[in-house]
Amino acid sequence: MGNVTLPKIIEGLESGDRRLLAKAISIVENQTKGREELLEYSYTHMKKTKLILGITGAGGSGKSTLIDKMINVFRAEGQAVGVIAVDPSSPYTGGAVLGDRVRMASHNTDAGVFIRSLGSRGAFGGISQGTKDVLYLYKSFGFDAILVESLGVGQAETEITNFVDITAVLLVPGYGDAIQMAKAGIQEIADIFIINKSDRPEAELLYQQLLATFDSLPPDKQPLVVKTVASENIGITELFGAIKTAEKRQAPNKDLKLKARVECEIASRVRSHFDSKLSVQVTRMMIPVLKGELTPFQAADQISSKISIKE
Ligand SMILES: Nc1nc2c(ncn2[C@@H]2O[C@H](COP(=O)(O)OP(=O)(O)O)[C@@H](O)[C@H]2O)c(=O)[nH]1
Ligand SMILES: [Mg+2]
Repeated sequence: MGNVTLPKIIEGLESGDRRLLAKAISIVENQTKGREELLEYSYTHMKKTKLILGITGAGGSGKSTLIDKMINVFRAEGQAVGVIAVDPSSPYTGGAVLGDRVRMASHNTDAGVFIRSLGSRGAFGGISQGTKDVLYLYKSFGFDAILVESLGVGQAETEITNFVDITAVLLVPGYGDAIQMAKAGIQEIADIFIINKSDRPEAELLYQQLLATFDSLPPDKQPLVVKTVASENIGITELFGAIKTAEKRQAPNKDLKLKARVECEIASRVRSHFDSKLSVQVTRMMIPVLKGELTPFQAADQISSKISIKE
């Protein structure tokens, strides 16, 4: 396995060889030799995906459980499903990955389901470069549906909306901050709010509070709200209904979204290229500044003059 050549891996992506997809993911995620070629290949060979859904929410809110139930629906329709689970703690502790695997274990032997956990290395809770890269691999592999499970909600999460068709945010009743989270910007990223663990008594209250929060928005701008009990397979049909509605709403924005994605894609790659070089320069320049030989402004100017961008 260690010595599979790049052309073989690309052939594998083309023919739908899951073992070679796993290999490609490792290369891309670990940024080892062949990454650029694999990205070039996958970007230029994207196949049509019916749905790319981002599911985000706090740890333990039930994302994996919900995805497990959603997979059942896709599989009943004969659709091939790829899942990317982004968990910052995963490759290091192992615990979280194990959790996801167990939650989605019923699909382990199904050749139509491919699940991979990634660490969100480098990105603070948001969708990391690695996740975006793996998403391209999935797109070239030809899944009918791709689900991206990501942890955390907050500003850093806004980026995910550019890379998925529909974003669903999981809220759990009884967590005091649910409404706060809904108000604080998440409103802009969520196409759908899922109130999971609706078997809890506070669920109805949260539901009403959410509706009231969005009451002042025009009806077609109000996020969709769905109640689910993922562990009991309740509300899944309603969730798929909300996804359909969200898709219809999204249709006119396709071009805008593509532009945002391309912009984000180019800028973030350039930024990460310069960031690593920049931190070395900054560290070096701190010494004369701390000694009082230079002001921070002079130091910044000196670094900037080294990074020349020809117009
Ligand atoms: N009571 C209740 N428990 C749930 C529900 N959905 C998931 N759980 C449980 O919540 C825990 C965390 O679920 P998990 O899917 O791993 O959450 P994740 O970290 O968001 O992926 C597990 O013990 C699930 O069985 C639900 O709707 N109601
Ligand atoms: Mg999970």
